[in-house]
Amino acid sequence: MFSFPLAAEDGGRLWLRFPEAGNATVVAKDKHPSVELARRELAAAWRGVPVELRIDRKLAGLKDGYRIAGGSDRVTVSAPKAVGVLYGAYHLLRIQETGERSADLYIEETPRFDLRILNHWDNLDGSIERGYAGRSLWRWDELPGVLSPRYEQYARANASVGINATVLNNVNAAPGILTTEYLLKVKALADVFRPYGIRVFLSVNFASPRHLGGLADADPLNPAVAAWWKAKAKEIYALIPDFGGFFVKANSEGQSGPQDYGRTHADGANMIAAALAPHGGIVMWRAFVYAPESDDRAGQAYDEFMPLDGQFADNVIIQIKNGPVDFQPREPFSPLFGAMRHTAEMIEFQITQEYLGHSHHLVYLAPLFKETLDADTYCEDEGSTVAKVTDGTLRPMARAGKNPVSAIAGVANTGDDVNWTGHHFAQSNWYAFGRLAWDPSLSSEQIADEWLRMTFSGDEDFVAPVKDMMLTSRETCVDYMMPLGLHHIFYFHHHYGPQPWGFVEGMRPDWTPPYYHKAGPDGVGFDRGATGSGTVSQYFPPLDALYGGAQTCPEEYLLWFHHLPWDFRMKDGLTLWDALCYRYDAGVQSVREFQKVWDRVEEHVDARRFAHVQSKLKLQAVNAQLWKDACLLYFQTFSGQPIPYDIERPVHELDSLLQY
Ligand code: BDP
Repeated sequence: MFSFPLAAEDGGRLWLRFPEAGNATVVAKDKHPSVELARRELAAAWRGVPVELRIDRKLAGLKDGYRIAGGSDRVTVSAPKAVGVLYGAYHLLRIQETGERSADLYIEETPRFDLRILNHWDNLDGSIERGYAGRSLWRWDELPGVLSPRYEQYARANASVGINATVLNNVNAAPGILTTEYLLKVKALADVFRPYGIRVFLSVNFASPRHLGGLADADPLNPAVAAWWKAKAKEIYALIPDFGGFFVKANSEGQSGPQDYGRTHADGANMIAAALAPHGGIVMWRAFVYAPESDDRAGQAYDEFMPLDGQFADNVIIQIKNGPVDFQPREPFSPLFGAMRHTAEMIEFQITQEYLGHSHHLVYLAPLFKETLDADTYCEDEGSTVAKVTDGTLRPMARAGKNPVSAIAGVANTGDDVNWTGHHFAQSNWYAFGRLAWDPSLSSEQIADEWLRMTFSGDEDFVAPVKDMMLTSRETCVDYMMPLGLHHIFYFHHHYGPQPWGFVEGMRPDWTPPYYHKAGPDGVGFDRGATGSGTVSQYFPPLDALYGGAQTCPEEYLLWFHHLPWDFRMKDGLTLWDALCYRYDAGVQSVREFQKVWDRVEEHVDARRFAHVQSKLKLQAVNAQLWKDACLLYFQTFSGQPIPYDIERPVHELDSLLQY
């Protein structure tokens, strides 16, 4: 049967495509910009029974959430806050687009985290640190006078998945963001975002009082410094009454901080927090700290922050990366989660794929996010997951009645590319972050299913195989890049390709791969046990013992915690060397399968997006082969053993790779 080809799509509409126009009556009594947006969205796309939207303060327990109740003749969306009505409208549309049953509905949703934040690493010159989808969305040179239509589209996309906060600028913050000139630009963005329920935060440079205020220092105990921050906060809140607060990276990777003046992180965070407190703002203070002197970077955040537990002000939250090193394809969770019993903690993920193939590799990150959120810290009883430690369920400060907000953040993967994220499938990671920030108990599968149906097609012949591909893609990436607990063996500058041999004269050792894999004739891996750095003891029992034993350690973390001989016996009887070879090869084979999966679903995808993803998969296959060859040929110089003869042979020469 002849069928017309699907109309070309550029991906710009994300998961909000709504191919068919709405035809239903939508009524709303409350006059509020967010409710009006909800009404407009439903009027444009809802094709069911009439909908009534209403704000109902009695439902306060739902927080930002909503109730959807419906029968055969009408649906009511009610929420305690106007933005909840908007979230409810998007839920209704999601039900329609994903083909879920919509008759006899009764749904109550409450978000698990209060603040669901995107962190933009956008610089004031329009570049994006670790951004792979073009330049910054924020046109600082045109603001505040010219408002790109993309600002509203951005806010809408975020609201549709429940994201309600954005840190506009790079955590390596330029002081200039706090000048009045820039604050007026920030205000213009905040005004566009507000009806979508999005609050604006800024990353700030700790030395701002010196750079902008002409002060001699930025010492947190200097009253003139504290006064400068107070005045700055007042200026901001006069412009942006619902401003969220500041995000601070201090004494990390060359950024200034309180330690420059012999003060602690708590001194610094509390001084800035005091400036924000009268206005209801918060400080998100980074725990991402490490220094070259230490013999184990993975243990440093814990060592530096644990002694400060209990010293932070109520409106400070310590922001901790998911793993103890740096957004690797796989890391165990950071041992700081749950360890600071008297300090609010939040998690930071990276949505942008700095270490997972940039916007060239198809890697669906929900399984990575969930692996950490679901991880049991054992900080109290069994079941003290990272999600529960950070969402307020278990957090001791909440019990003490101090009631700080709970928060979760992801480093954004957006840019000014037409499709927002470079790779069409990278949109799913933005989507998944939002959905999990709302409800971390959702499964990776459900999220992939929703996203595929809304973004591409609901045809089962398309959804089933492509969903499978998405669900295995993160493990595949781990396999061809760094299986069995290997980490940080990236090329130094771009963090894209392999450079396990990487050593640059004069470079900090903790920025070179050999520091992390420690390969030699005696074996491979980082000993973090009693005979090594000992940092495995930062985990609560029973994890310290479990991870600390080479026989008990889960194999996916084996070389993270142990340095083992090449002939170490794995659980299935293979030697470590052979196991490593098979893993790398499995990763390569899996990408080759992805190519077949994608080619087979061609008829379900418009030609433009099909070809784009197809060409990215080719590149991913080439890169996976390169990773396998580079790592195996290099490690083979130490193992001295053959690559098992039943797997495909390398196609590169080590000597030529070493030129990279
Ligand atoms: C690393 C990035 C670097 C960031 C840093 C951070 O390579 O560009 O500035 O993290 O999170 O992953 O501060």
